[in-house]
Order: sequence, then C-alpha cells, then structure tokens
Amino acid sequence: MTYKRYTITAALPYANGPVHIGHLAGCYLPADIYTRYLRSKGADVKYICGSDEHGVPITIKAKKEGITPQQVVDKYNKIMGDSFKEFGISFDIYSRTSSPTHHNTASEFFKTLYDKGVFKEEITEQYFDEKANQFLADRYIIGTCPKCGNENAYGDQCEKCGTSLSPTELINPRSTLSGEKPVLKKTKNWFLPLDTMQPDIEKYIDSHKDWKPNVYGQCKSWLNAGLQPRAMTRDLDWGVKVPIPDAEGKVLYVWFDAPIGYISATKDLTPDWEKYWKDKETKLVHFIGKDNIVFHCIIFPAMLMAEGSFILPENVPANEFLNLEGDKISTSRNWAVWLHEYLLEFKDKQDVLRYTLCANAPETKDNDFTWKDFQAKNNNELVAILGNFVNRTLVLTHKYYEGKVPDAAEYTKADVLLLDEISKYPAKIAASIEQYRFREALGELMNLARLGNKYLADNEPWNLVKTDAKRVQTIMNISLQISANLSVLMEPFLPFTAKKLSTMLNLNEGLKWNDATRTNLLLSGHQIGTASLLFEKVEDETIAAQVQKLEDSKKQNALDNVAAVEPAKAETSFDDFSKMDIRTGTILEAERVLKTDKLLKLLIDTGIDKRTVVSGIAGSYKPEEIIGQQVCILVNLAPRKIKGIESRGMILMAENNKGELSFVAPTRPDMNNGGAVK
Ligand code: B3M
Ligand code: ZN
Repeated sequence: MTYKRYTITAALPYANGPVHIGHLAGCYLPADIYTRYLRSKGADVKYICGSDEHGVPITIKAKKEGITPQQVVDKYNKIMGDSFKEFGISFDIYSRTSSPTHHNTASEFFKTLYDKGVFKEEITEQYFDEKANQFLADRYIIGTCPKCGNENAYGDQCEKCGTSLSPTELINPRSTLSGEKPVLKKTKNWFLPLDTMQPDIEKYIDSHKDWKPNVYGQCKSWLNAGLQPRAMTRDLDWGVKVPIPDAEGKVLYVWFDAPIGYISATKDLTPDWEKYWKDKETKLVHFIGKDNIVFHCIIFPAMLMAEGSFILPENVPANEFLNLEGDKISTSRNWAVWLHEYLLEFKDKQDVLRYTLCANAPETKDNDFTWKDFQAKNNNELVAILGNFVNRTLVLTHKYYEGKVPDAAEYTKADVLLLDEISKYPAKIAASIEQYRFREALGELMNLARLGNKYLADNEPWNLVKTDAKRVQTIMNISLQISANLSVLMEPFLPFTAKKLSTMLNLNEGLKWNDATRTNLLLSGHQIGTASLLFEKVEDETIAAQVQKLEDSKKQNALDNVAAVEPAKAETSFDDFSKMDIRTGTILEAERVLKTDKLLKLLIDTGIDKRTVVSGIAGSYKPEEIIGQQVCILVNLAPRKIKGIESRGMILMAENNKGELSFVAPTRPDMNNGGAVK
C-alpha cells in the first residue's frame, strides 16, 4: 500500500537527564535518517518528539536533586532539546507532556474511554509506604523479578529481562523512598481490560508479521502468556489529573499519557493534526528502544482501538541496546558518552558520531560502542574512503580546470557500466531504509564512495593528464557527478557533511533523492566552490583522553560506592556500651531453618554455656562451611522466638555495600571461648 503521508515518532525521553549516545543510537538517529530520507523523496512527513515529563523517574530525580519536579523537567527539556538540535535530529516539533495541550488531550482521551465504559473500575490492594505516607507505584518499588531473579526489578518492569510487571508480582518488595517493606492498602483505580481486548490485539499483531523479529517475537510472547487488565491510573500527585469524579489525588498512569504525547505534540505543530492521526492513508511509525515494545505494540494500540477514531501504528522498529566499552550505559554510574560533552571534544564532528552510531546500530542485537572503533570508523572509512575521494576530485578539478566542471568527452565501455551502476544507488539505499535497515543503507552509501575511489585509483588521472588530457576530462566529470550524487544521498545520514559538500560543489539547493538517479547533476562549465577537507583524522591521544575519562568515572564510582555507607548513629555512653556482654565463641552445629531463605540455626559454645542462636546469614554462608568458625556473640541479649525457635544471643556480623555478610571474628588462633570483647 502506498501512503499519502507519514507520522514518524521517536520515544519521548524522560526529562530527567541529558542525552547520551545510547539514546541517539536507539531511536532518534534511525528515525531521523528515515524522516530525512522521506523528505528527500518529497513525502509529506512529520517527525514528532518531545519530553516525557511525568512518571516516577521525574519525581525521584527531583527528590535526589532537592528541587521540584517542574524544575527538573524545565531544566532537562531544554538540555535535551538543545542536544538533539545540535546533532541534526530534525524533529518537526520537540514538545513536552507538561504542556496544557497535552494535559487537555490526555484528559479528553481518558474521558472518552471512561464515557464509553471501557475501563474496569476496581478496588485493589496496592503497596503503600507508611513511613513516606505514599502509595508506591511503578518505580517507587523494587524487588526481585519473578521471571529472571534480578533483585532490582521495578514495580512496572524488569529492565534485565524486559518483562512487564505489576508491583504485587515482585518478590521481597521494598520501597525506593524509605527502603522499608511496604504494606498493602486498598485503593480504587481504573483498568484497561487488556484481557477482554486480547482477540482484537492479537488480530492486529498477527497482521504485522513483517515487523522486526525482536518486536514481533516479544509481542507474541506477551500474547501467549495472556494479557492482564492494567491500571491506567495511579495514586500519585505528579501527572495528568484523572478527569472524573471520585479520583481525588490520582493521576493518569505515565504510560497512558506519554504516547498520547505524540498526538498532543502534533496538535502543537499543526492545526491539520488530524490528518496525521486519523486518515487511513497516513503511515504511523514509532521508533523506540526495546524496553518500550509492549507499551507501543500492545497497550497504546489497545487504547487507540478503544477510542476508535485513530489509525494504528503501522510499524514499530525497535532497536536493542547500545553498550559502551563492554558495559551497560548507565546515567547513575556516569558510564556514558554525553552528547553535550562530546561536542566539547569533537567540535563540528556531529556527523562522525552519527556515522559511527549508525554503522554500529544495535538493530538486531545489543552492540558495543568503543572509542577505538570510533577512531577506526573515522580514519579508515570517513577520511580514507569518502573524504579522500571527494577531496581528490575537488582538488584536481581546481588544479586542472580552475574549478570548472570539464566536459565528458567520450565514455568508455567501463564508464557506461559505471554510470549505470551509480544510477541504481538511490533505489538500493532506499530499499534498505524502507526496511529499517540503516546500517545496511549506510554501507551502500559507502560502497558508492568506494566505487568513486576505485575509479580514480584505476584511472590515475594525475598520471594520465600528461598524455591524454581529453580522457582526464571525462574521468573528472564522472568523479564530480559521483560526488554530487553522494552529497544528495548522504544527507539523511550525514546532514552536516552533505551541506558542506553541496556548498563546495555549488550544487543547486533543493535536489531530491531521485535526482541522484541521474549522473549529470553538474553541467559542464559549472563553477565549483573552494575545496576543504570533509573529515579529519582523529589522533591516538584524543582517543586515549576519552578512554581515560571513562576510566576516571569508573574510579569515581568505586569511591562513591565506598562512600555509600549507612548514616552514623547517635552518640552513646560508655556505660551503655559496657552493658553489652560480648564474648568469643565457636559454632558447633549449623542447619537451615526450614521454609526460610536467610536463617540458620546455630549451636554456639560461648565459654559460659552452649546455646542456640538463630542468625540471618544463610545468604552469605552455607551451614557446612561454618562449623568450627570462631565468632563474637552478644550473650546478654534478651531471648527471642524466631520461627518458633528460641534464639539466645546475637552473632556479630559486618556487612559490605552489596549486602554480603562476614563474621567479625578473632584473628589470633589461640583465643579461647568466653573471652570478653571490649
Ligand atoms: N519515557 C521511556 C523511556 O524514556 C519513556 C518513553 C515514552 S514514549 C511514549 O525509555
Ligand atoms: Zn526479570
């Protein structure tokens, strides 16, 4: 099917930190290439984005920085928007979900579904932090993932295995506000009945077997597991207020409002927004990262279906993750290449990063960004192939013809074949782009530059010029045509370089993609501008400095981790301390306490007596490995019943910042049991 227009979206990034290379490679760059290509084809296309300013990630950040959520989003909306612009990410609009348009649009959307009776109203038990006096939605709660065992899974999703979760599924839940174990408390929320909608969603997904295997596969696995109703409201105070009676203190679930953000942004962009969202002849494509698949492929389409007047996403080309030097990119560990910092080192080299990230895009599997590879791609590909070809062509044109395009006197057979091959490149590159295979598309673009490079190397115009000036004219004419075509075709990938090259060639502005099927964009006699290098070599020292910077942040992290100790306790008196009777002792027997993960039942020789102590150390020690272990034991602690066993005393343990325990024990081998610890 052919489309009249395109609505292209890239995931709305949370406005809680600056932009790094993982963001760029994940969706903004591929979506930008796709959009620029469509524009070059003359298509009617809108590239929509903005920042996601609701949800727990924002309020958590605000708490950390000691400012209000509004201050957080104001700060990062600006920083992020600037970074995108600097890297040529050509959004038609970069909006934000805190805008009035968005609040209205999201409210209306909810209200429509509510009035249609779509939601199931239900009182359920939700986790509540009594200390913080707050319900714990989504990222306010962490615990162990029931699917993969990751101990730090969020209440809405496990980032390790990608499973979407609800807080009550977490094992050992804890509040990220206070670290406390939360209690369950009743509250009313509104649920999208994904269970009853499953047949329609299934039909929709099944009609898109053409989606990338990772995307289609994830959707199928959710469907196979059976969809569950999902709450579309939250007991929180930051977000879009739930626009119905009886919903005091509740806001829309961030994943309900955020995708509607694409619609509100389009409204902010054009009064004609409905064409881009409601006309069947519009192709809607969402570019996202893999952790957002369920929301864009199942939940948002379900919302759109329930509303009834919108088109559905035609494709959701999600990328996998980009790692950095073999390690997961992490904002909190400062393990990232930040766009604004990159520009300080590599001024005017946006395209080098765009090139590297596209050439290495995590399209089918997670991929790694390394500085060594960045250098290699720049030096061996951009400089040695593309830059070298264009530079030789332009320099020779100035040298031989004072910068005027020479006449192509006569084509050889090989020339004719070459020209024919060149004319096929727009279709070749387009085919890859249209299948969202951007690395492959970029590879084809470079193949065109390689053709040019080889043509010069094979024909050696610099030697031939002494004997066959006429032939050299043809060679240079063809090389110039290839350069012109390259400038048109590289635009989606390397927009800054494309601009530079087209200025150097003094090309007509407004050349379109299909013009590059011609091999006569430059007429003979056309005056070209001055030549300068398109790319410069990146030296070893520059790369070493970047690697060093990452090493430094690793070191800093290690220091921060050490610093992350429990706060100091209040002062105590010597008297109070001496009330504690602590003795050296030896573990005689040890066994697990049934039906518990953490507890061991120990028999201790305290020198005074032999007694039973229940100790929460099973996570760190196996019973059989601690028989005979010397310990320090507080012997005058009041007895306590633990799991029905009377525990008399407490073993002293030290804990590291990973929560692992170690005995605090005498280091001399000749310490008798019952020795006083003072
Ligand atoms: N803000 C998640 C993210 O930044 C989320 C995307 C919203 S897209 C509508 O990964
Ligand atoms: Zn998991």
